[in-house]
Amino acid sequence: MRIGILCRSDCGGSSHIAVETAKELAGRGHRIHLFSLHPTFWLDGNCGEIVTHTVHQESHRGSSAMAESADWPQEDRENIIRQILNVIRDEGLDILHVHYALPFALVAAGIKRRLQNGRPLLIATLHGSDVSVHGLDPSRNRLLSAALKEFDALSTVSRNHAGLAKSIFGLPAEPVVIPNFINTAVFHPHGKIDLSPKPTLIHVSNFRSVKDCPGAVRIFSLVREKTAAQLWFIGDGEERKTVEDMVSGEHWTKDLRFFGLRRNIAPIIAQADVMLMPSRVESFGLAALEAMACGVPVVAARVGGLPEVVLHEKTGFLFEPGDYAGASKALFRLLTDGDLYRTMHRASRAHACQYGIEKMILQYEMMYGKTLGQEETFE
Ligand code: GMT
Repeated sequence: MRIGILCRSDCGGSSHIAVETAKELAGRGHRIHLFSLHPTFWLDGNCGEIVTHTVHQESHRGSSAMAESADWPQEDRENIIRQILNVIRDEGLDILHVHYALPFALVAAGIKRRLQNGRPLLIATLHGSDVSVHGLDPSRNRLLSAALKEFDALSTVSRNHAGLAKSIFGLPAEPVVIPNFINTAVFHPHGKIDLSPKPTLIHVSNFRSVKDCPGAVRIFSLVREKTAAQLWFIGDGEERKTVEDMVSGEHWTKDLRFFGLRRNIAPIIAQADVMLMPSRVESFGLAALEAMACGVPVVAARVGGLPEVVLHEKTGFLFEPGDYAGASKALFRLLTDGDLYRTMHRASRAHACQYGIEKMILQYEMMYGKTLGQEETFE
């Protein structure tokens, strides 16, 4: 198949999933065109067989991929519409698959209005705050609801998010659920099955307010009242300064480490003991899956799709959002019971292995085939 994939260029989960999908599909012989505003963070110059298209506007020169906003200016939207239409004209595309609705659903709807022969068919994967945050804004909701009607198929990443998307956008049916996935050869345990003498909690995020990074610090400070532990942060974003200000002067500041924004995070996660995820909303929680694949149990807020990923009392613990005392109690239990820890370590890896990349890419291929009316089985 000839497939166009349109995604954000930042370090977020939606672009990670889009880029890994592009790589895997290209490896399986499909012709892939990847469209983004900037070079994508996750491609790292290693494009393989993927044809990349980036739209650089004068106004954006020098700005980082992180600065990309949810709403592109109209000129960027028109520019990427033109660029994709050129590729459709020159090479033909069977499918145009957009990851993250805002503003890509609007881009795709704009393309559809100008198509001559009804191809490519349009598919959107709804990822997270495109539904749970932007979908609640009345004017964005109106635009997105109308644009999503133009699509031939919709998917999303958890059962919870499928229900949310249906109700927020008034969809006729729930999107197909294709969960986030993991390369279990990259994310794997590094031989450590027991708790470290001074256990490490790890938090991985883009430091947006929905991730509640200050909450992670509060939970850590409660844990430190009872037991020795350290806290590592991977990532960067708007709340990093708040977190740094919060911890300065604390007697445990030396036990905090900020790794910053990184691509190759698997070896760092595999050294940690427990992942901490106090998010306020989370459609899936890709970082939780990455941790579990490394055999690292997760203590997470019971929100959105997280209960579908983190199995309470099996691969970690869930706590009510904002219940930092409850989270610290669960952590204390896990950090002081070696047998429980080893059991959860094994269960985490086993559960994460059910989300292998090959399985989920097959589901995307089947969705493409079904949408194109081929109904064929891909091996
Ligand atoms: O919606 C966002 O916050 C951004 C989005 C992204 O682009 O990174 O993240 C979402 O997509 C990920 C991949 O599907 C999910 O694993 C994350 O749970 C989800 N984030 C939220 O729902 C907050």
